[in-house]
Amino acid sequence: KKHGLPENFLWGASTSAYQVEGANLSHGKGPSVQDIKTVPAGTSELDVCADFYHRYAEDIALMAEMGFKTFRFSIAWSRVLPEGTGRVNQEGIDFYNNVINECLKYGIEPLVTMFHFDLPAALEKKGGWSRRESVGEFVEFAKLLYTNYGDRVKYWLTINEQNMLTLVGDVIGTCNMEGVTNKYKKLYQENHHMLLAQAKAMKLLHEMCPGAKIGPAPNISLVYPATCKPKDVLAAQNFNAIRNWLYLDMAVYGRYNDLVWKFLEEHDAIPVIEDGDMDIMEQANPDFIGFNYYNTATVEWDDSPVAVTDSEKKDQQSAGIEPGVYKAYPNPNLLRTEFGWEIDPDGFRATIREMYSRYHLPMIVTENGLGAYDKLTEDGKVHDDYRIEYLRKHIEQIKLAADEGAEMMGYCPWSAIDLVSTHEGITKRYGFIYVNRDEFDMKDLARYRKDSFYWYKKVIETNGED
Ligand code: BGP
Repeated sequence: KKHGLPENFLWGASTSAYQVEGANLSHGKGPSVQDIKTVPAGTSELDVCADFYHRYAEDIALMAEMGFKTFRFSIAWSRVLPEGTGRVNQEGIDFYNNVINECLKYGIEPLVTMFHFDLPAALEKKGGWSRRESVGEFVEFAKLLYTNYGDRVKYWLTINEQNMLTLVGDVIGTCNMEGVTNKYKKLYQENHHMLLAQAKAMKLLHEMCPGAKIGPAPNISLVYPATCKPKDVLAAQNFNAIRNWLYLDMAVYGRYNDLVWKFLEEHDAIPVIEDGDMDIMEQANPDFIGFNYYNTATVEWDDSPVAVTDSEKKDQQSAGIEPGVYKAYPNPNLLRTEFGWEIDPDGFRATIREMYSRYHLPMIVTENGLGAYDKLTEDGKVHDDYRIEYLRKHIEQIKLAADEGAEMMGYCPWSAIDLVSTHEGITKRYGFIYVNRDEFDMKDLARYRKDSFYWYKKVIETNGED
């Protein structure tokens, strides 16, 4: 067995449509759930973002300058199908054609996320993922993408962070809980439909584009027990199952995780599963696992009869509490980012080890990165040594994991270029490329290479040795 990073390791970075493109209600695009949500006070509107819609050529040229082998971006469903189904917006189809061709011009493999938090608003109005029809709607969308781009796109991702849609959809603006009495029933029924839609889309890609590869893209954080108390270990297993394994057990093996099944039974939330659904899940056969990793999670046992409150789920990374199942615990051994997210490079390797031993599939890191208040200096520089340090430490762990035998296909940190955070605006920056705008002041949107830009270029040149 060959160890280390393969020669053809896919170095790149990621973006998502609604966070980077702008032009959110023009050029024929229909609104998505992101365009109709209430934007958190004081944070950026989504109508311009980084204006990638108009500046993609300049941006991809900068990615090529860094030496990207791949670029992960998502397709806005409502840009190609403004009502989510039926009528096609040719201008939207052409836009992604241009993006794909621009990548290929530089030998950059497009890594396309089909769905990243932006369900067409027209579908949401009808009930979104809670309806069985959503499965067919997603397959129609997938077919449109394979028909138009399948001749050139080799790598596909189905749904970004499906687990976060279930766990913290309220934070990222993807779920509407109005009038819902049993939230578990609603969320896990939607989840079942997404899992089924994903399985069908995987199968369809293999039929329509035999050379292409596809995988899921959940957010995977290994969960630690707060102490070595046996009950804390049980709590960690519970949250690992609920947060992580449910999604990958289904995507890879086509079966519901037993611990989660029990949890759903206890909440009267077993989804409606039609005859044949589980066969389809089993036949999905993903080629690889894409996963986003920012940090680990830590939990303790909890048996207080407290209900989950929204204030305990401030962002994607906090575990919150499920009485009798787990309770989030701030890990005292970890440093934090300016935005309070724990930093855990060793946990990255622990997460990769665990995933590889459970699923034995090649893995591509589809997100990882550090959000910070970057400062543009007078002479057009951004000294983001903290980002370099974060990324370097995580890359070290990928290399160690690969040496131990894990099949690592690629690394796409978040984000290629500054864009709008899911709920903290554009002042929370992640990119290698700085975009000159404030929350509401658009300035000139000019691009600047951060220090991390030059550093990452060297990392790629040396296949990870920097
Ligand atoms: C992931 C999402 C991204 C992204 C990133 C950073 O959960 O897939 O869309 O934005 O997290 O999160 P935030 O923007 O909240 O800092």
